[in-house]
Formats: sequence, C-alpha cells, structure tokens
Amino acid sequence: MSKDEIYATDDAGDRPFRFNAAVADVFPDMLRRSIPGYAASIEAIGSLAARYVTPNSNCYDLGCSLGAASLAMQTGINAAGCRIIAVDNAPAMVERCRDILRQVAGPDHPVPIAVRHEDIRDTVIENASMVVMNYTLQFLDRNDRDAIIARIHDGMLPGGLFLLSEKVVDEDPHMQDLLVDLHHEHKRRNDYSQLEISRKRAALENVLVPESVAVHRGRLANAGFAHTGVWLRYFNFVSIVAIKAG
Ligand code: GEK
Repeated sequence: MSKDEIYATDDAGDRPFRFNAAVADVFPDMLRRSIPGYAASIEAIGSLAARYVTPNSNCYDLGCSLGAASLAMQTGINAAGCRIIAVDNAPAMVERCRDILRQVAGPDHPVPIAVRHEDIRDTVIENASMVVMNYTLQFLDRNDRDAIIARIHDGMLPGGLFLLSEKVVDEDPHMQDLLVDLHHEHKRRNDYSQLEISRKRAALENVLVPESVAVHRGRLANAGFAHTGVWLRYFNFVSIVAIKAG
C-alpha cells in the first residue's frame, strides 16, 4: 500500500483537496490513517448486506472510490439475482476501481459489480434493497443533499436499508473542539505531521462540509425513512442506518 504523503511535500501549497490520480494512488492508506472507524464501517456493510439484500434487487455504492464497500456487499450478499452499481465521478478512482475489481472479483462472480463514471446526483436509483454512501454526502453542495436523499428513499424497496457514513460537526462547541483535537492526535499517532494535518484541514475547507447528526437524521426522516439510528461513532466520524418502511 503506497503511503499518503500528499501534504508532506513543500509544494503542497494551499490547493483545495481533489480526488485526482495522486490521491487515488495512496487512497487506502489515506482512509486507514485518517478516518477512525473506516474498517468497522466496511465490515458492517458486509453484515448488513447479508441481512437486507433481497433476491433480484439492485445495490448501490454511491461515491465508491476504489470499491471497498462494493466488495464488502458482494461478499455479504446471500440473495440470488442481485447486482451492484458502483458510482464515482473522479476518473482516477473509476479507472483504479475497475482494475481492482477485475483482479479481486473477476467477471464470473454471481453478484456482478458495474462501475459507472457518473455524478451521483444523476444516478437513477431503482429496485434497491441496499444503498451505501460511505463518506460521500459530505462532498456534495449542501443545497443538493435533500434531493439526493429523497431520491434514494423513493428508489428503494420496502424494508430496504440505506447506510450513510459522514464526518459530522458536534452542536456543542466545547465537544466539537475536543473531538477535533482527539482526531488530530489520532492522525499524529498514525504518522501524519502537524504540518500535514493543518494543510489537509485547510485543503478540505469548503470541500468537505460536515453537518450535525441531528441534521442528517432530520433529513432522513423528512425523506420518509421509518427508522434511523447511529450504529457507529468514533470522534466526529459517524455511520447511520436508515430503513424504509416494510
Ligand atoms: C469507501 N465510499 O471506500 N458524484 C460521484 N462521486 C463523488 C461525488 C459526486 N458528486 N462527489 C464526491 N464523489 C468510499 C470512500 S471517498 C471519502 C468515499 C473520502 C466521490 C469522490 O470522487 C471520492 O471517490 C468519494 O466520493 C469520497 O467506502 O475521501 O473521505
């Protein structure tokens, strides 16, 4: 696995963060060292796929990056006649995702994965028993978030499961400061320098726009999901499940 040194070099400057080839090359290392609880979210996606994916339905991985959530779903699914649609709008991610899936899953797997180079705001969601957005909604313009969550709900089958993982902001400023500080300490333990941490923070400003857990749960309820709940929280990194009425 190549090491993430994107913000270690002197010419890293103040450029906004982008999902380009340099990021795609070091992406697994970046996620492992930067998102507390990432491995747990991928593991749970497999377990939830085993429980919630129903025969002859579609599963979506929106903002698939290198396909980790799609592979977890593919491994977990027991139901027959399903397919996974993995979507990302970064060409470097889509290209590497296709390579990885060719190597890991092969073309003859009973649950095919189709990787689409597409903006998730244009993805038609239909006949879905499971939809995953693992740390992707946070990169969408805030004005676009209600509409995509409503479309996901409307394209799901009764009893279907939506998994939404996000970096969040705590409503209590004191807690927010503490959780940000603990996250930075976690990154330092994972071998990022103070300079890399502050450069990355500046680069993500206005690119990754977090909201509170209450805002996420309110949006899911407004879209029509019958049940919502946080199943994982590690500092300000949260994963929520939302279930459509059966
Ligand atoms: C994982 N889910 O490993 N349309 C399509 N893709 C988008 C859009 C958009 N509008 N905006 C951002 N992306 C993955 C990790 S990473 C999380 C997801 C992170 C894509 C973007 O190109 C990137 O690949 C992904 O969303 C977010 O479980 O980097 O913190």
